[in-house]
Amino acid sequence: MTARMGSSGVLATRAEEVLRQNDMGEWTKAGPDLYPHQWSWDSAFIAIGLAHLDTRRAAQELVSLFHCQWATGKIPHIVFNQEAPPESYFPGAEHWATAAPESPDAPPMPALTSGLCQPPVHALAVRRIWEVALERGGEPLAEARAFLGEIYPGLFAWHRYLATVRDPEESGLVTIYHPWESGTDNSPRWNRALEKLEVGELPPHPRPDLQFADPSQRPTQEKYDRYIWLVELIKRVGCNEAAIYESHPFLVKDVLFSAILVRANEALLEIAEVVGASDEERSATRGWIERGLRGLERCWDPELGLCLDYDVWAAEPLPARTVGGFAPLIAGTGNPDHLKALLEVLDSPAFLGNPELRWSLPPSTSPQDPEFDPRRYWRGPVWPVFNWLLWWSLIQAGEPERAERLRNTSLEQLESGGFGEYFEPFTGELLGSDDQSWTAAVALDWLANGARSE
Ligand code: 2M8
Repeated sequence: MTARMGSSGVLATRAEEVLRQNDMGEWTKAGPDLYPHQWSWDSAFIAIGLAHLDTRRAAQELVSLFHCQWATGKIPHIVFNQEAPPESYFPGAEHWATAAPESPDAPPMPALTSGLCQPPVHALAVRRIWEVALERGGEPLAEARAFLGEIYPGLFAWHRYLATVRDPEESGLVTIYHPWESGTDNSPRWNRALEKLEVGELPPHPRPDLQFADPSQRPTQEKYDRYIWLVELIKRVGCNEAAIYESHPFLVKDVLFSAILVRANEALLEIAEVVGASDEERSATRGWIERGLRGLERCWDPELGLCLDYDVWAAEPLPARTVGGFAPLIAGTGNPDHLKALLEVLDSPAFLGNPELRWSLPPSTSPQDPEFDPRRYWRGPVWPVFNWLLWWSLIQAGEPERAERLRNTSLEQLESGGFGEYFEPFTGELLGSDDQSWTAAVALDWLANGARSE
């Protein structure tokens, strides 16, 4: 235990340095070079880590993101850093600018955002800030209480947007318009829906990402053409959600996104309690939780023992063996058969039980999936940030030993590999961006939680 405590101290210091280095004052860059802007779900994970360093700064991370909330309630997937050189990221602010400011829903200038969104981890982060502040007491607690009051209306509007605008069918499942909205962008989960796209004439689309990461670790040009085409179509309708739902060729029910929303709604209920929110809002939130769990239940694939995304236009599931399939575990399924099957699949050679793995951590896409690629982003590498979600869900599922193994192995990976964006599952090589903020942040949360249970 002494060795672990010693190495934990070093890891915590290094994680803190990474967050400090990427700190832009009131928000944090997702990565030092590859990602010079503020990303929505990255900021939520970053706030979870920052909570252990400074609850006020953690709250600020979310407040600055929520300042850019759209009138619809949408939290944009990127808030652009206006000091970053335009050629450093594509598609940047100027690319979206032709659509967003024309949309009556966009936040007032000078906030420059993308027109997409990402999984709603934010309420989980707000709850973490509250939990840490409760332990600290005094001024941090008073400040956190005020912060919860300030952020709650925006959080509720964000969840209402997802439960209504993004789910007009009231299925309990969130519709995404672009793989970038899933956060698991390049996952084979989206292959079949993307293959059907007929890509029209595209604007020039440089690939600055390839200056910072090896092309073998990033999406192919063929995928990027499709990504940019979808952005183009969203811009053509001025980001109007009704128009998108009418004609957009990529409308997919994302099970991982929907599962995170279930958990985020549970956190929202706890926040509602602290701030004394109305009964109507609490009952709406409870309804979204139940609907979400029912929706996920319908996406179960008994053959794979996983949950599958659903293509709205094709009216069919999207088969793939990826970590997204663990959505019911993340959501907290009440179905014991599904939970048992998911844990078996998790332990099997399809994921943690693969004997070739450098560390027993889940590859983002199973080596048994035909689309598995151990180096390419979201198609095989191990993602610490996903492992945090899994770890937390295992605790909620009453699986503390499994959770603890995952936490310890994840910390070992980061101790020897650094704060990589993702890792090659068989060799352990760090891939993508170095010093990725959310990786450092989840390490801090893992370390803080371990210390508490020791
Ligand atoms: C990755 O996505 C961005 C586009 O949003 C990119 O590849 O340029 C994804 O891993 C996404 O989940 C993450 O939020 C973002 C920043 O870390 O990078």
